Amino acid sequence: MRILFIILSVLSGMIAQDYDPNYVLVKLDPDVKKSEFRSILDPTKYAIEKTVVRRLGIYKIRILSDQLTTQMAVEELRNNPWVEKAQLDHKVTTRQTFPDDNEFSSQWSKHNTGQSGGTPDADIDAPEAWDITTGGLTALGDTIVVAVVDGGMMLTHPDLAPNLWTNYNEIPGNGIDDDNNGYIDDIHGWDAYDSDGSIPSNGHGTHVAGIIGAKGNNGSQVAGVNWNVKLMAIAGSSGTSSTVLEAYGYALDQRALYDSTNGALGAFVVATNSSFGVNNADCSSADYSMWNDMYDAMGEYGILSAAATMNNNSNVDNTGDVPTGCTSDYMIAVTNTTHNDTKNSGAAFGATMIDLGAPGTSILSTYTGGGTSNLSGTSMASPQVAGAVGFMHAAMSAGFANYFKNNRAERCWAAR
Ligand SMILES: [Ca+2]
Ligand SMILES: [Ca+2]
Ligand SMILES: [Ca+2]
Ligand SMILES: [Ca+2]
Repeated sequence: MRILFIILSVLSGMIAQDYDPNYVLVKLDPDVKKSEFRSILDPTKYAIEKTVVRRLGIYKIRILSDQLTTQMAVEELRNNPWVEKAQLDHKVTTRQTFPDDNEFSSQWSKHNTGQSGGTPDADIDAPEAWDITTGGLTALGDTIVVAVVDGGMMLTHPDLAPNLWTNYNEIPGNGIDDDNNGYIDDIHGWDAYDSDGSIPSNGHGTHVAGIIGAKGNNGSQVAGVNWNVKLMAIAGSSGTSSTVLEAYGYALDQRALYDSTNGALGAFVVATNSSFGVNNADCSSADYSMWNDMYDAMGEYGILSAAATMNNNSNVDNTGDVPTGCTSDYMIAVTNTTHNDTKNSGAAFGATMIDLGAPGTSILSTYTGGGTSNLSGTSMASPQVAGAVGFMHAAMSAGFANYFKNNRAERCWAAR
């Protein structure tokens, strides 16, 4: 192994780095002026192209003579007594990591090349982020879980199944609450419609889940914001408030149990996503205050919630909305942007209530049937944010994670 390492090291040292052959960089001696240097340069060989850093006396020199290779020019200028340093003008690459998923080239929201007619780089800069980490674990070793509160999820979807959260402390199908967490047979999450562990398949939820965490770099379909993360499937995005509250309650219970058992039981839920709500409802009214209490309670346990605003062009500050009109500091209200980084004309806004916009227009993600589909809406924008919250926990240093270990609410704030 050591020999292999040495060979690789030598090889990597031998690989020539790319540079611009027409130029060299010089740094003049501190007491040499640009005009003085110009007067002694051989005008058949060199010209000062531009001042790069005046304070440091760094100039970009064009090589004029065909007889001079770039290397020869560097050598000659290094020997010039007025020059302190000379070097090649190396090419610099942005730090990006691309997955091999075969439909990644269509995922403009992750990396916009203008492939769908939009503005290049109007995206979430996912390859730049993946150069830092591709997710999955915190620096302290906790398995990161994002709760997808939606209509359900196709648990067998091939691009989601590898990232599906599993409750290994629960024995499926025996009618017993084996891990004593208050939920019988909860294997991959909870179905708050029927109050059981059987998650219905659902196109919307399958799509949302893929935006957060479709398995990345597996050669197949799409990549989520997180290549690796655990997706907790919670059904309960419609019906009545009680259904929604039960759904959120499951995520909260699992995180609280994780913390109280030092990770032996429960799940390290760091984010929830909600792509649903009640249009024009007043979250601060007595009728809806329990929703807000739920976000606050989850926030106290270190869970940030991303929420999609309304799919109509209205001002939430005036109309109200549940949940994006809720005032909890632990809920991030998200509207829908296009591949030109403009707000979708059919998405709500609000200078006070809406926190940010994220790509949600014509988003390719996993869908029922096992393949992929394009969908549009604030529903597709919010999971980009929930996914990013999960990602931040993977990118966080051990020191940062440790510092906030006993102050989860503050960590939530810092992350937000
Ligand atoms: Ca970009
Ligand atoms: Ca259980
Ligand atoms: Ca059981
Ligand atoms: Ca994939």
